[in-house]
Amino acid sequence: MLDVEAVRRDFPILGRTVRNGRRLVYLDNAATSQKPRVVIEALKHYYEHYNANVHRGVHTLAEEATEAYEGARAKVARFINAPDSRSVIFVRNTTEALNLVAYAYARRELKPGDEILLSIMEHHSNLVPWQLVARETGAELKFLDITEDHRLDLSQLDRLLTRRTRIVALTLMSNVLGTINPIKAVARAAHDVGAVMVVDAAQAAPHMPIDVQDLGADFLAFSGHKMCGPTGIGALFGKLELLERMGPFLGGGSMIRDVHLTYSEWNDVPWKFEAGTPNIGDAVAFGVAIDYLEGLGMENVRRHEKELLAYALQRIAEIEGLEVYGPKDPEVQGGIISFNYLGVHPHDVGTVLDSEGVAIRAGHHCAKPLMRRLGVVATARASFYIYNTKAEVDAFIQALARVREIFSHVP
Ligand code: 7TS
Repeated sequence: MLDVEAVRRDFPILGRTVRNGRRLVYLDNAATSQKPRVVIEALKHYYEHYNANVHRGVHTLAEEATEAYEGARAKVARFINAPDSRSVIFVRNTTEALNLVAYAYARRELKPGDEILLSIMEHHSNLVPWQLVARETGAELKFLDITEDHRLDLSQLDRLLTRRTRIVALTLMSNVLGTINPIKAVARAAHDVGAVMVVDAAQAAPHMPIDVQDLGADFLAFSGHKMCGPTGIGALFGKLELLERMGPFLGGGSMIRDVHLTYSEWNDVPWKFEAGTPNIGDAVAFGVAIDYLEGLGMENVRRHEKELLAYALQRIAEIEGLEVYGPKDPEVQGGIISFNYLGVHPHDVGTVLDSEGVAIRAGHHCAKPLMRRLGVVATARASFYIYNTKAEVDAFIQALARVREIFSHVP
């Protein structure tokens, strides 16, 4: 079990007040999480004590920085049960990780007539890179739909997955619906037709145990900033044999073994994909964030959020005139609730909640095709993390009642 009060004390920002002197209730964790003191301190410690460039210096600081940077890579690998830390490439975020796969793998492997299978619940960063690949290679995009209860519609899998399918790219957890997708089953089916499985774990990695081997992921992408780490650092896992086969993403320093005037030879994996000076300080702090989460235990994280979600779903059902999206089942849903008040724009809902100290997100959540599928332009979204409490869910529900008062004239 999580000791939530102890966890809260680790996050300095949770002590601050916001509008109207209200204590912050931070329920926008799907956008980015807050940072524990150990992560903030790790950044400061790096810059105060061993800031140096990596992989090149012979001096003490350079050695220490390299050891910390490569140590962080090993932590990321362990966190997702990667068999080898060379399978982990540091990138800026999930978006960059998915673009790396699209650019350095798909763009070179695919040809006209090949197919890429996605779903309609994808974040734009797991859609647009594939649109670019399709345009360049002549490959075709196919989409899995969602069911009435907002799960992935697997009844269409057999029809959509063919010998022409070369890539299946899906989110493990929807950032709008909270739906946790059965990636393991899809990966097995994808491998049966010879396709590679790309997993967007931006929402899943912060909130549940991830095992790339058990999932059957060929590539898996996630961001440090949604899981207690700094912004500007994320990771791409790739199976070694695929990474070895791939050409580079960006060209420049560090990614080469030898350079001549007219041609070059590439460095080993993973450095082949890390051109230029990497984000050393943030990578080290990302490693500390992973230590922090592992200290709590990812099973405990998931259990805590399941409980919060169950409680929030029960309380939100008490409110009239509210449409709630997603499976509404904590067994297959992360700590995310998207909803709409009938007749009230979600931005107005967000503004009223903010005046009560409750931070949520309102908008299309970078999932415009899903918004269209749901028949809305936007939703309001509350998303939970390790430091949220049932009392905060109550504050959220109470703030929703305030929305009702203010907009009571709306039919
Ligand atoms: N994939 C999913 C499922 C996401 O939720 C996000 C970010 C991304 C990819 C992209 O991550 P990034 O770190 O590269 O930006 N989602 C959100 C969100 O729901 N609200 O703000 C960012």
